[in-house]
Amino acid sequence: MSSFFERNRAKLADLGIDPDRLPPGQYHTERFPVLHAGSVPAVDLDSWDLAFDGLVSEERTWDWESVISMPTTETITDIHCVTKWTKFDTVWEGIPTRTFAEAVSVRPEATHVLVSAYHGYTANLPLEDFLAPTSMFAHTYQGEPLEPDHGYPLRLLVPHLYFWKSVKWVRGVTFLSEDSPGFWERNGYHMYGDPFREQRYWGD
Ligand SMILES: Nc1nc2c(c(=O)[nH]1)N[C@H]1C(S)=C(S)[C@@H](COP(=O)(O)O)O[C@H]1N2
Ligand SMILES: [Mo]
Repeated sequence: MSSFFERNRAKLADLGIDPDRLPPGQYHTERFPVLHAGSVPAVDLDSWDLAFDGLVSEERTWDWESVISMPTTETITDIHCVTKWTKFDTVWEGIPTRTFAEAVSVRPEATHVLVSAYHGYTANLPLEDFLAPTSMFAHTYQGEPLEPDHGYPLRLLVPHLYFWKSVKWVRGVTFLSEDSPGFWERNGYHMYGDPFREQRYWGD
């Protein structure tokens, strides 16, 4: 008897999707599930800012008006949640993470970042992954402003790692000289989180 996961994977070929795009242990969905710890923050754009600090030559914050007027890039990408859903071909528009890193001029000792949001949510990742060409601060999803549930007004998008690294309602980035666990990483999730190596939990 075939499992739900096997049947779900077998359907991909019929949909014209290469089954290799589905990481091990995942199923694909057309829905866009909402997942977070705590409540959706009330965002006031007038007092909102995005702060970059730690190992940088010049600490800086950006207000909403300047963020929304910055040049954007678009990416079409698959996203993978550790709770086992994968969604193919999601369309995002936002500002490349590199744009901000260049503006604050990240110091050579920096190896990792800790990204933070409203309500104290954080996620850590290597600098290299934060600066990957597909990593961005997204404000637009499928041509529309982000829904409050999905991180309005701005979220990090790092699509090649499990989606808990893609911090919603992002407010800041701290550049560090060592890895430092974020919210889920302190609570059992993997420090790196590569979906194709199934790095879900500590020890994976
Ligand atoms: N600020 C914040 N960002 C967060 C989370 C959270 O609890 N708070 N949850 C993460 C997790 S576990 C996942 S799977 C994705 C879910 O994003 P979605 O609700 O847009 O699908 O957001 C991530 N970003
Ligand atoms: Mo998640």
